[in-house]
Amino acid sequence: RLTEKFVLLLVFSAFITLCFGAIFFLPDSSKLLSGVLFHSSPALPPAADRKPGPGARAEDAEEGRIWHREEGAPADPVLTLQDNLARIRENHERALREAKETLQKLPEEIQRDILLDKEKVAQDQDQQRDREQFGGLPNVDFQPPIGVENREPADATVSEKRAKIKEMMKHAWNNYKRYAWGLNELKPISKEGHSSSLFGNIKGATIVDALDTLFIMGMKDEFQEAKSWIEKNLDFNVNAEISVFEVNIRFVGGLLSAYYLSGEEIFRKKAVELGVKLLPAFHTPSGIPWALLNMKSGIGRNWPWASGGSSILAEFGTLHLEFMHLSHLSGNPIFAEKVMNIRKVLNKLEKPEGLYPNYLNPSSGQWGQHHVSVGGLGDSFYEYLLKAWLMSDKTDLEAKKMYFDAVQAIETHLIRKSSGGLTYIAEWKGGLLEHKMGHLTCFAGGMFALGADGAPEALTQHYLELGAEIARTCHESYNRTFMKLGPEAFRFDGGVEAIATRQNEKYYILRPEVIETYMYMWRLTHDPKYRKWAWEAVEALESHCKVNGGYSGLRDVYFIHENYDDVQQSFFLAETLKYLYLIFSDDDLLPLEHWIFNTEAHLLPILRADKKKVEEK
Ligand code: DMJ
Repeated sequence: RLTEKFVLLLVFSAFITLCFGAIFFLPDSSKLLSGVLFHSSPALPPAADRKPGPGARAEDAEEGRIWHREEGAPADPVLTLQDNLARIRENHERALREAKETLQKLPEEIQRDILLDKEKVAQDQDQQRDREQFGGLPNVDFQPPIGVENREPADATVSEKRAKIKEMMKHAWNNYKRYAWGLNELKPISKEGHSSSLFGNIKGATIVDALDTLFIMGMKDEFQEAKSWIEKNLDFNVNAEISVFEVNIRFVGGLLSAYYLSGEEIFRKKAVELGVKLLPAFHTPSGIPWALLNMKSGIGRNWPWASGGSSILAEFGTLHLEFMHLSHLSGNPIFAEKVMNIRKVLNKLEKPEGLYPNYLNPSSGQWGQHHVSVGGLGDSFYEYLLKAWLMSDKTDLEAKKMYFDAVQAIETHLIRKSSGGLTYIAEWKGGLLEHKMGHLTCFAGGMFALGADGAPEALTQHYLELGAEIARTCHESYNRTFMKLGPEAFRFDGGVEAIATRQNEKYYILRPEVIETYMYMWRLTHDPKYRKWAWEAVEALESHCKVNGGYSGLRDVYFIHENYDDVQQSFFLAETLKYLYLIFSDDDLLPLEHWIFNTEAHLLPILRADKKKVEEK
């Protein structure tokens, strides 16, 4: 078809050229042309008599062709007409020349030209498709990720252990793929999909959560499978309620991380698309977002159990890192504005004893019940203050101040030492302490150590030690169980230390926080006990959680027989296995000077201050 079109085009342009040639070259033909086409026939002076205007080029002056008009000067109709005629003549002379040249070409040459043209058409189509697909997103100068070369650790034993962890990832992934592909999570005992209401009917939580772990473990084929599932199936037009926090940390975080590691545009596009879908959650009188959102209708609400219709500190306080990156990658400041407003609301409020209560009413902008926790309901709010400062290349001094002020209040009012010498972080209820620490709270060991470097003078060592003490306490909570995996919560009262006393606190759902703290402590101190403790956890997972169909959580870690909960949580692949893998890798894999882990262990690069200045300009 292209050949036919090409020949027709050739004939047609030759015909047009001849017609125009006749008009221009026949005596007095310009009169005829101007009479027919322009309804005016001013007499033009011969070319030699014309003078070039101020903006004319030398060659134009020579040929007496184009006369540029000075900015703002009124157009001279005679000159404009003359100008147009000269351009038309020139174009047609060129077409005639090209037609002649083509007719002299060998068939092979014509063939080659056709192929080149075809290629160009295909390229244009691709570009058009990309423009449609990524419409609205600015070009981003993708920076190749730092520290993703996956070198084998020099020590053979360490290397073997690391290989074992990769095998665990394969087992978890392959079973998910086999029994629950495209669904959110896997039920490893029933060997079917598991749906959690946290994601409404968005699908593929495990796929998105696992992306960066697959990437850093070098599981390239699996990463590609995941990517193509996302391209074809990941859909956010769902008419169901989702948890804004969970969708943000797992989906937005997972997509951003995959983009920063691979540079694949699809991840950036999906992350921004999802970010936009989450924006209606902020339509509250204070701008503090709802916990739950119907992504189709844009209607939000809070958990019915939350104190007086409040939003939850750990939920609205764990959007900052991802939203700053959404603005960075979309060129749209709206995401950053939303999370900066949360901070503004918080900074205006009086804090009881300098502590942040877990509940805040989005309508009144006032605290709900005065319950303070560094575990569930509060945890990642503190984590994100510290990481906001680090991720801003240490320029976000407001976040730094908020973090260190909060930590000081936590130390004064919540951190205690048991009679057996274990440091723990209690919970605070209107001034009274509950001597209980959650598995979730164990992340704080890593947080204290990570922040140590930026602590006010003389406190660096203190915060490193505090991190180490929390790590030891959490290790004890594992060590004092039968399964050597820690319970959901453990207590320091009624004559026990670091032990769960209530039946409904004895479960372990493959959570990462203790191993996360080991990872930071290992990186920051290189004390071999952290690798030892991490390996104990690997052995326990292999002995008690591994089943034919994947990995399962346990209902009671003190019992001698496994009682499976039949869920392979997506964070097992996103966090637990990633942190374990890093503990047995060299420090130059994902160096902490370049990367921030979001609360789901997804990777976000530090936004360099010098680059930001250039962007702002
Ligand atoms: C994860 O989704 C995140 O780590 C979150 O911050 C807390 N809960 C789970 C893991 O336990």
